Amino acid sequence: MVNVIGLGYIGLPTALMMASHGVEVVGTDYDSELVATLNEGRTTFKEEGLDELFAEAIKAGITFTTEYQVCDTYIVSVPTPYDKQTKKIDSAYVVAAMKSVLEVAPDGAIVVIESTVSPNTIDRFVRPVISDAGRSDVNLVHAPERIIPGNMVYELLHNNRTIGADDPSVGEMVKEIYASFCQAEITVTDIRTAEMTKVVENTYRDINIAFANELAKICHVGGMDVYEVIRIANKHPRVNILSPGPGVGGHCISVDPWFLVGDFPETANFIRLARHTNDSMPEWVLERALEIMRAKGIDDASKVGIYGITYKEDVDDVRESPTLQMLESMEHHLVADPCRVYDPWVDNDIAPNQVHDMDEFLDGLEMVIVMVGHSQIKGRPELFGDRILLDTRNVLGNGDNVFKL
Ligand code: SAJ
Repeated sequence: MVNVIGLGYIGLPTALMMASHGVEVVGTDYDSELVATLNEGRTTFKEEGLDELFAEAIKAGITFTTEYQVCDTYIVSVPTPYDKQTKKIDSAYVVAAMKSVLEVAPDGAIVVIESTVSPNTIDRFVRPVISDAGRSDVNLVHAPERIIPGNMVYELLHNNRTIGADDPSVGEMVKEIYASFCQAEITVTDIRTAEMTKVVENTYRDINIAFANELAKICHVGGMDVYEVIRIANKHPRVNILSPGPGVGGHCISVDPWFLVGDFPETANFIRLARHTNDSMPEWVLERALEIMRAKGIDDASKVGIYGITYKEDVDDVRESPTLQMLESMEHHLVADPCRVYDPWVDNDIAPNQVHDMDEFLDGLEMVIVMVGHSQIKGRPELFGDRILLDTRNVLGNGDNVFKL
């Protein structure tokens, strides 16, 4: 039996996927409300295909509880935030989960850490928990997740995976569990290599997005169309520039590179610069919006609305979202009337002046800053009438009233 600890964005789909492929799974989370919701037959976030997978897993017998189980394999998928001051990983959740696992885990149990951790975190913070508990019989494994919100179910089935283990034969046993559903290549390596690989993957993407964002700034200043430049440059067989945007959000790409900066402050210069470049984008959007407002004679921020709060299109996740960063920045600049905000994917109130209906949102607005390219609006500028649009995601085509980054 596998006990999945932490039923969030990664733990839940992973647990459901295993259960629906014949593995006996119990999901554990310390949040009793979350467990109650799952036990009432409802999922806890929106994700393509998740509800169907949930139904299959329930049929296959998955159960949810707040209790840690006595079993042979644990998969820990709890959050690993970073300390905003030191830029280092905050391993408190992983450490706490590990302590709880050790209270019930029998001799020889395998504990797989799926949470993203920076290189050496397992050596520095997790192993001491095991030795402090007087245990030497626990098999540690690191199997970092790689799935992308918005396409999680597909990617769980089709992405290659990495498994880092102290003992290769244990790595092979864990590989077999993941191979119950994963149809792609599963590489077994050591724990530190697995830790580093995961952080490197997200850092690679962050740096490439930063390059696109810097190009957007250069092209704006130089009076060029960045999207046309990228479109043509990408016709080169060895060039693949990503898309500029209003910033990098989510709990992964905007966080993981900081682990390297925090641990290697003298050497991780390029990585730090990329982070700062991406973090500067919400402020850049604000500057662009002010520029356009001045040019169009709009002097009242209450006539400007912000479309999109989530960190990217067609997900309900708002963690580290560029919109929230931009609203914070507006508050910092003492913008008196907060702009009206709307996101069809966000039901609860998380921003001041947030509305929950497109018509109510657009009523009386002269300009809209589009921060997220949800399918609802992609390719449909007409939904905004003749309002001035700042299209930070390049999803509304070109038009007289459509401005880009
Ligand atoms: N973004 C851009 N321009 C782009 C691509 C993305 O501005 O060309 C922005 C997005 O809008 C978003 C942010 O970057 O705000 C990150 O989005 P994303 O779709 O690139 O990635 P995440 O954070 O949803 O998921 C990433 C993935 N990692 C990589 O692609 C290397 C995923 O595979 C990981 O599992 C996930 O991080 C994670 O949990 O670590």
